[in-house]
Amino acid sequence: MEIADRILKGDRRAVARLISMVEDSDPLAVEALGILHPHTGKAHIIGITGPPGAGKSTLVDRLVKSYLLLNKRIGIIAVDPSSPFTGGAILGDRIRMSDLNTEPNVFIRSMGTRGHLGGLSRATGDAVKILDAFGMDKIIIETVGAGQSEVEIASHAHTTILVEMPGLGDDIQTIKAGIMEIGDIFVINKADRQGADRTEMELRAMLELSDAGEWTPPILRTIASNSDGIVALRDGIESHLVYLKSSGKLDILNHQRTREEFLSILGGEISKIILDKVMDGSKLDALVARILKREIDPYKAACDCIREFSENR
Ligand SMILES: Nc1nc2c(ncn2[C@@H]2O[C@H](COP(=O)(O)OP(=O)(O)O)[C@@H](O)[C@H]2O)c(=O)[nH]1
Ligand SMILES: [Mg+2]
Repeated sequence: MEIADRILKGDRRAVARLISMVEDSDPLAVEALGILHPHTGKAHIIGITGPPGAGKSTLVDRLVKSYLLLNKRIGIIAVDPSSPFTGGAILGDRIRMSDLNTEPNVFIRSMGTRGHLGGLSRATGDAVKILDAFGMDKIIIETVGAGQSEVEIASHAHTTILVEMPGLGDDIQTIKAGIMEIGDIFVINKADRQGADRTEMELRAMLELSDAGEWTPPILRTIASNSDGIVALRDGIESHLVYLKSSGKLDILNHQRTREEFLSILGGEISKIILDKVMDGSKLDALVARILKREIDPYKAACDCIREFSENR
């Protein structure tokens, strides 16, 4: 049976296999994703990001257990853009080793940079689609850190949760610089530690600086290791989803993302067609060398390729 059909019939191994295929940019995955496409678009996609050690994986573990009580099916993708060798294994360990691993309603996957960084975000997006078609109600993407790649990965989510912990100081600065604006919900985890008040004050001050939309991001406190505050977090996530739906924001988000995805696929396909026609590998390398030597600029080089293609059609 086709791998896509196996996924639609509930075969977990087929899910794992197809995610590996998208990670490896296997061309056979494209066809399977095409078969799955009509079955996607139902899941609520939740991103969780923040500095290492803030308790993201512990939060995910507790949150998922709380969803299981509501009979939800949950997909978890732990993404570590900084780990080319472990494939995100370290990041996912805490969740993978927990008792969630044997839950029939949970699917856990770790991903790292197997190829180049740009590929990770696309592979993550494809993994989300696969889990969506597999029938997951919620798909949680855990990423570490606050860099550009995390922001890109977070862009797959409908609801993004930024996790902080007391006493990080400089890390709040990092959040301010980079990703404050992507947060729909802020969590101060390890609220059992000293300094939660101060962290909350700092977050509040920064939130006031960013322009307030219709949604005011709540700042919640949790002690993930004791499951404290998990239900409030789950409620906060649901409120955000309700807001997205009632405001029409969900449709807008989905439209924008689908548009970007389509344009990026179109760009890739067009360049493949053009390169096939006018350029082999050595010609490409020679052209790159000329760009490097400043004999030609990359925009002009691209226009020349397109011209050569249309003249030789
Ligand atoms: N004191 C305290 N420790 C916590 C809390 N939540 C998680 N931890 C611990 O913090 C460490 C890092 O947690 P982890 O979930 O792996 O963080 P991640 O790197 O953000 O995924 C682990 O030892 C957890 O047991 C909490 O609320 N309070
Ligand atoms: Mg983690």
